[in-house]
Amino acid sequence: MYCGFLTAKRLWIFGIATVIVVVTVALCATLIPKSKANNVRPVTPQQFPSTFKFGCGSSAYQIEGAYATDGRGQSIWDDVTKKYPEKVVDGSNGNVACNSYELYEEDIKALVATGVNFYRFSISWSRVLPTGDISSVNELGLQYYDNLINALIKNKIQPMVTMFHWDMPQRLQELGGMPNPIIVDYFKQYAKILFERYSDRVKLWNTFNEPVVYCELGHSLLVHAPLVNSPGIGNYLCGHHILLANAEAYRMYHNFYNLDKTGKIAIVLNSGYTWPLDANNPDDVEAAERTIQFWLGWFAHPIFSSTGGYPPVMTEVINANSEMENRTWSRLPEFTPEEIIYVRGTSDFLGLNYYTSSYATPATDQIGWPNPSFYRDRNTFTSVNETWPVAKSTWLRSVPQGLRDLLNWIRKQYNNPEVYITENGWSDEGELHDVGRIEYLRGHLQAVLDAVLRDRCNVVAHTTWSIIDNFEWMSGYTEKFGLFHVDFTSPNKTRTAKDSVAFLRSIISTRMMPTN
Ligand code: GBH
Repeated sequence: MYCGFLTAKRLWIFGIATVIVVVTVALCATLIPKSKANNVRPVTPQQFPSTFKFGCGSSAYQIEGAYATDGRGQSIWDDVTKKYPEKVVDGSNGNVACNSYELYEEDIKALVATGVNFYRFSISWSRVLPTGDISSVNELGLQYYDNLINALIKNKIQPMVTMFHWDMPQRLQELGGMPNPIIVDYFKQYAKILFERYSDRVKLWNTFNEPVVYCELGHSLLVHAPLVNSPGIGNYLCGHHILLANAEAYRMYHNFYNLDKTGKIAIVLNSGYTWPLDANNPDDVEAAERTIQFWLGWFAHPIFSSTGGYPPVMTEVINANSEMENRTWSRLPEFTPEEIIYVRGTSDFLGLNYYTSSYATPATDQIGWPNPSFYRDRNTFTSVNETWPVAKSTWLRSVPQGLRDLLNWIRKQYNNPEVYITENGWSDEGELHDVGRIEYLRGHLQAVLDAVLRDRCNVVAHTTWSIIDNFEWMSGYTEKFGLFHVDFTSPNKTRTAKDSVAFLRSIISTRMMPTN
């Protein structure tokens, strides 16, 4: 009975099948190198799925200018660049920038020339609500985004709207900004205004851009607005209220504005991948994991994990450190059980900004870090491989493998959520023959393709940062991320395509990586 399966007939079929497999494999093995040599289509073309979307990004303060036009209120970036121009390397600001407020049609021409499916831009909170609250709705500001959205749709480019890309209204900052819990209600009101006005046409929403950067660099490290000096405390309060505000906006959107279920709303987190400095050293392995949990996990775990709440390693470390510091309560705010449930699942996809990666090892001393601080809590040193190509921005090295590894980490950690890569890009001096940018995009788009086709990561979109050169925060106009060069000296801020435009355009239209 047991051997009944292997009848003579079945053995014969097995034999034939084996021959077919062997012949096919042999044929492929000879064909693949040939097709490469002749530069023709490979046997199995590595194509982006037909549903995969390509886009480009920007943000309001970095491109719009018109800082006091048509009733716009001031934001923390107006305030900081005015009061502390020495904080910006070239002493510049976003008062005029690319003047996209007046020249948005030029931006749309650039997007059309690149052939993108969507455009990720942000709304300036203080342009639509000059004092931050709904007592001051600025109709002209709302009309600007109406015009932009309508023009995009007319050109078959889907708008993806970021509600908060770091430009807190100054008047709300005077109340304490993000560390004050009342910001949750103010954000909710702002979100309501946007949904009411635009949700008929905008079907892709981002609530917050890079909360770790906003909270940590802006409330601890004194390198970003609002320059709040509260390391280890204000940063965590800031993060807590962003998570609650994101949940409020998410639930309001789905309860009242996405009734036909065609829209999506998500948070945007930035992270690199971190490898252990010595993969055979368990302490380094732990340090690498801790580094990712403190950065990406800080916001991703409460939303995307099956248990919700902050990553256990963060809670343990920060609670223990707070106790050692004789505090009555932990510096990391605690969610109530209801809040854990309320926050969990409040992002329809993970918006991921990926730029670069690093190695980690446990910190050997904590000198140089404020006490307390995020970095003391995390307690790891990170480093880079000096052979990784470096951009004009010294923090930015090209590490495509890090993107693929990070996407796989996300797949395993959070049960393969849908991922939109919402930023990915390269800075240089602004040259038109931007080979560095082309090589960066080539490597990273290939990494995305590998993650999608080989690893089955659920990545559905890639966004190149940025469509045009712009105000690069504390680096002013000295680091250029644009696919289009902007002549900041000309009155009409002339946009000129760099070589990378044709490169990206060809990938978008063929859905394939170029073979040369
Ligand atoms: C993104 O942040 C932003 O979303 C976008 O607005 C920006 O234009 C783009 O990156 C390019 O920078 O000078 O050593 O203190 C990416 C995360 C956070 C990376 C701030 C650079 C400054 C490092 N960025 N960080 S440093």
